[in-house]
Amino acid sequence: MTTANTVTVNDLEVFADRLDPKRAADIYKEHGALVVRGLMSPYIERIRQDIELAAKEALALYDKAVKTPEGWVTPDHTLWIPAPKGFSRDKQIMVLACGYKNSAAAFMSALDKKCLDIVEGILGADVELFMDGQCLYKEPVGGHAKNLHQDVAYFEHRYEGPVGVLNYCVDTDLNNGALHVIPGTHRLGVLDHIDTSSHLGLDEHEWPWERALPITGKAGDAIFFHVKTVHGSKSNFSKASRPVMIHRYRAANDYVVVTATSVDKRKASAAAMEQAKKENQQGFIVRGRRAFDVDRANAPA
Ligand SMILES: O=C(O)CCC(=O)C(=O)O
Repeated sequence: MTTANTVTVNDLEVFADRLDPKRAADIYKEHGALVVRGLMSPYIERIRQDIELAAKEALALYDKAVKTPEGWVTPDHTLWIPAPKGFSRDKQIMVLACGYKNSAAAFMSALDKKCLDIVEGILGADVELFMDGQCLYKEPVGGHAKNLHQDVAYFEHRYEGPVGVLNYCVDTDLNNGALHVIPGTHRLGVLDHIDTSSHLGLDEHEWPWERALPITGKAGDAIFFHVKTVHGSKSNFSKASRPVMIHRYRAANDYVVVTATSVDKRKASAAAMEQAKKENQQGFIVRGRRAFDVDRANAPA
């Protein structure tokens, strides 16, 4: 297996201004990760502005947060988790309600031609969006770590599963929560996850941070990662927020068969795996088309 011990960021890196989509897709297929410098630069300032406006809205709703199994949710659908010691509040933002439904810049960036050229090289001709854009928001001075994990623990698919594209919205380094990946782990299958402070994660004794390759970058850099690639990010110790905007794409015929945020939920969902259906799971087609499948009787209205 290829590991972070032998793979460097240089091996994963290409540049948007001289992009060869096939080479980029090949890097992704080999390592389960790809860094495209500057891919989202045309959009990132506007995305960042929309994110900070959404953060203000979420904070204004703080007193209306309702307890859920994952933490708390405010009426805007922002997810909060317990704050670290010494924080000014008892809850911190984890997943901020900013995505395609409330930010045109986020949505337009998901349709970027160069991005989709790479995704098509990975997934094939017919591609749909999975989810509505996801903003992981690390608050300043201690904002949450996302423990090493595979996304497949949260959303296992029938086929290849989604390609994640995590976009740095600010310059991101080791102090404010750079993404770490373990190249080659996309070939390992679904690993056993445990419940952690950031929901499903890998046992840190078996999967210490030292095994992972940190990817620092500028606002606008994009990191593509496979649904089975082990990845995560440490806390934000800087004085400013560290948001990312994640796009996810999947083949037009793919669909979720297991979905969970905790070990118990995953067990229950896995038990019902064979009942999972594509119905009600169609995302917007962003490349190619969706062939009508008479067996699924799942035509657009
Ligand atoms: O916020 C981050 O850096 C990590 C995000 C992540 O790991 C995920 O959403 O799966």
